[in-house]
Amino acid sequence: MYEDKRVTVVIPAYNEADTIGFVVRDFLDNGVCVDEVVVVDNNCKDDTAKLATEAGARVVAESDAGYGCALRRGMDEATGDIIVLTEADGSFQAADVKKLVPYLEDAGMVIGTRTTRQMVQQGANMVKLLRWGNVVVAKMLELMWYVSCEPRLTDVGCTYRCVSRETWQRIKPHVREPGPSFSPEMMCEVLIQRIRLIEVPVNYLPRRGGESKHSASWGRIFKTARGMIRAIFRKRIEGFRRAPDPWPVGPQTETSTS
Ligand SMILES: Nc1nc2c(ncn2[C@@H]2O[C@H](COP(=O)(O)OP(=O)(O)O)[C@@H](O)[C@H]2O)c(=O)[nH]1
Ligand SMILES: [Mg+2]
Repeated sequence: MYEDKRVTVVIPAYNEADTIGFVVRDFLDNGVCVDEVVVVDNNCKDDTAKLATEAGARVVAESDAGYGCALRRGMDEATGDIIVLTEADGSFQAADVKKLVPYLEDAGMVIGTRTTRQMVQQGANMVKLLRWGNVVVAKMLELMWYVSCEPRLTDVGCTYRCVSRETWQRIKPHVREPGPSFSPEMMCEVLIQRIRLIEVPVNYLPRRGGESKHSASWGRIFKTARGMIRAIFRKRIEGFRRAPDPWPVGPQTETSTS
C-alpha cells in the first residue's frame, strides 16, 4: 500500500524465464509498497508463467502478441488504485518504486527516465547514441505539446512508470499500439487529455539474462524508433482533430502553463 492506496505492478513478459522469478520477488519481497504483481504471459514458449506463479505473481495469458497488447491487458487486470509498469528483464529495480509513486500526488502519470547518465549502470543497454536518440525524440514530443502542457521529458521508451487507475480509465479508449510504440503513445494521450505528466530519473541496469526484443541490434533499434516517431506524429494530429476533452480539475491535471 502507498498511504491508503493499493499498488499493482504489471510486467509484460515474452520468454523471460531467466529473469522473471527474480523480478517478481524483487517487487514483492523488498519492502516496497507493492500489493500485487501481474505478469502478462504473451504466448511464452518457456517456463515464464510457471516461474512467475512460483514467485508469487498472478499470471494472466494474453494471446494478442506484443508489448502494448500485454501492457493493456495487465492494466485491465490490475486491482490496484496505482498501477506501476515495469519490465521482466531486471533492468529496473523495485526500490525505485519509492521514487515514482509519491509524485502521483502531483500528477496523473509519473514516468521514469533512463537517460540520467549517473543512474545508467555499467553494461546497461543504453549506449550514448541510444541515450541521446531518446533525448532528441523526447524533446520533439516536448515541442509538439509545448503550448498546451510544456512537458519536461528526456526519454520516450522507459517502461518503468506509474499511473493512477483513474488515468488508465481515461486514456484506455485512445491507446492501441500493439508494440513498443505503446510507450510514447501513452505519454501523448496523457498530454492530449491535459493530465499532468512528470518525469523522474530511475536506475537502469543491464538485463539479468535472456535477450532484448526491442533493442538487441541497431536494425531493431531503428525499427523501434521509427515506429515510436510515427506514433508520436499520429497522436499529435489526432490531438488537433479530436474535440478537446473537458478540462478535469485537480492536482493530477494541467491547469495553466503561464
Ligand atoms: N508480452 C510481451 N512482452 C514483450 C514483448 N516483447 C517484449 N516484451 C517485454 O517487454 C519488456 C521490454 O522488452 P525488452 O526485450 O527488454 O526490450 P528492451 O528493454 O528495449 O531491450 C520485457 O519485459 C519483455 O519481456 C512481446 O511481444 N510481448
Ligand atoms: Mg528491457
